[in-house]
Amino acid sequence: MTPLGSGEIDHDFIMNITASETNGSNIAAYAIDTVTENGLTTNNMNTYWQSTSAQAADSAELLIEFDKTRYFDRIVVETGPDHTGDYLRGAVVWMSNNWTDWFSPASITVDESKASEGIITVLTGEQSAKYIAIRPGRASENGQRWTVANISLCMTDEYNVRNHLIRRFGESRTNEMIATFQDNYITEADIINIANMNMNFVRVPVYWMDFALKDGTLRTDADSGFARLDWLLEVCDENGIYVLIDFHGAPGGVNCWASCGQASTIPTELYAGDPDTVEWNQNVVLNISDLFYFFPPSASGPPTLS
Ligand SMILES: [Ca+2]
Repeated sequence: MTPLGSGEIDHDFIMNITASETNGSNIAAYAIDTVTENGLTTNNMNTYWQSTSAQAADSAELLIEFDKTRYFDRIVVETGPDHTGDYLRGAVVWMSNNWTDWFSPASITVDESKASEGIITVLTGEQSAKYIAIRPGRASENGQRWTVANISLCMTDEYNVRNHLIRRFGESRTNEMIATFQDNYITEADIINIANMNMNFVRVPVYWMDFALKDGTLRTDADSGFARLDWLLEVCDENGIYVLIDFHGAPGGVNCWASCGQASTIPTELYAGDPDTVEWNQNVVLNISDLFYFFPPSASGPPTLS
């Protein structure tokens, strides 16, 4: 697993963004535009949307439409470097999945600790919505407008963190960084400690992107999950420890929780939804599983757990 963090939902999944008011040519689309150079994508912080009026509670609205219901737990709203004083004051958030029924988070925490940099993080708790509207929650002190160079909906799960890193750094560099984390996450000393505590069983939850590239191609690099399992099985064998490989993080998600790598609702896209997506997800699982380790049953029967 990767370090805890929150990943942006790809701006490409936003089908439309509109604003209730727009100052001249500073249109809403500039709140989600990106720049791609050498295959690496960053948010364009030099373009921005701007309100015509000073901020007040519900004074203006940005409305985002995703391609389908997406899952997020925070909204990051940034002014860009030249308009830091125009940061979002408070926040009102409304959501819908069908354009008819609208709801707000049970509670919102607005993190203003980076307001001096023009960065506001609205912590919404885990939400699922196709349409998201956001407005200021209170008046600005000196008539400042609302300026947004970038707005990102983010989710604290493996899927969004990895894809965010891949857009930002490229896939091979991302996997190098994750490998550095994993090199220090579990070491041989940890396995020896487990054995010294007289325990003889470990459960190893794995994530599919350690075994396949984003396009589903099986990984063959030295940092792949296959290579890491080879290492782990060897070290555990040397220390008399049984290993259960738990395919906890399948594409589409095995359950609805972020802990499976991809937050969603039940049934997940591993089992239901767009047929092409389900087929792709299941094929990746089968291709990886084919290369997992299957040991013949021991002549002495199943292991006795200590
Ligand atoms: Ca922009």
